[in-house]
Amino acid sequence: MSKIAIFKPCALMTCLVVYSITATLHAAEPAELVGRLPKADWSAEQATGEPDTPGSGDIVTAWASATPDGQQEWLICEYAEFLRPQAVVIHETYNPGAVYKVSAINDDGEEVNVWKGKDPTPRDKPRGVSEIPLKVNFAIKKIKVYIDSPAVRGWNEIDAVGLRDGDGEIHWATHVEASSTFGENARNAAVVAAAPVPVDQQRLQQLEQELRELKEQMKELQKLRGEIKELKELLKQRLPEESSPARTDAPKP
Ligand SMILES: [Ca+2]
Repeated sequence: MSKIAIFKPCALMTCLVVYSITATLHAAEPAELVGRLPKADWSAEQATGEPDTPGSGDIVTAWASATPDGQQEWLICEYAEFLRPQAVVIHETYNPGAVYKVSAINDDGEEVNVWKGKDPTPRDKPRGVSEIPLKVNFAIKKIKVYIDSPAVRGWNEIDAVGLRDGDGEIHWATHVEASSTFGENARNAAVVAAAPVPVDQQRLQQLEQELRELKEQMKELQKLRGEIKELKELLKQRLPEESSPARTDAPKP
């Protein structure tokens, strides 16, 4: 199934997930929530942990960039402990062969290039595991994997990024940050759409009351206008009668 075909169902699912999470949030402690939240489809988080994407293809359990070939991409992968890796192990599950550089990030956040070259997984393969020897002479906890996405057509999806230590053990990333993620805009829109619009009920009732009072005042004013008009008519009728004697009583010059 193509990404386009499942785009809308994904947004709907996200809404449902957001609602179900919101419904259960109040009952859980913050620390409990971390392990409960589901990984969003194709998110950077999908590249954490051991490989879990079966076979090859456009599968939600791997990371995918926002666009198939729009820009250069990268993944910053963090590990639970400092180690001196002998190699990086990258599980590329869809359109592989686009990795071209790996750098180590030290404590000061500085990048040190530890490999640059041609991805060992051929680009015409459906998937592959690229094991790339690294030259690292200090302990690291964080690496950055560069992906030349425009060079390899389609989404270049990555399921897992491990570091092989001196004993041959592979450590899988515990946290991954990506240059971009497929569906991130759709997810953001879905979250905004799912969020209830805050309504200040008290203020609304106050405004309704003020409106009712204004209407009453308008009625009073109209009534007063009618009465003033009647008074004016009465005055007009009576003034000519009363004005004549007033002139005769006026003081003589
Ligand atoms: Ca690409």
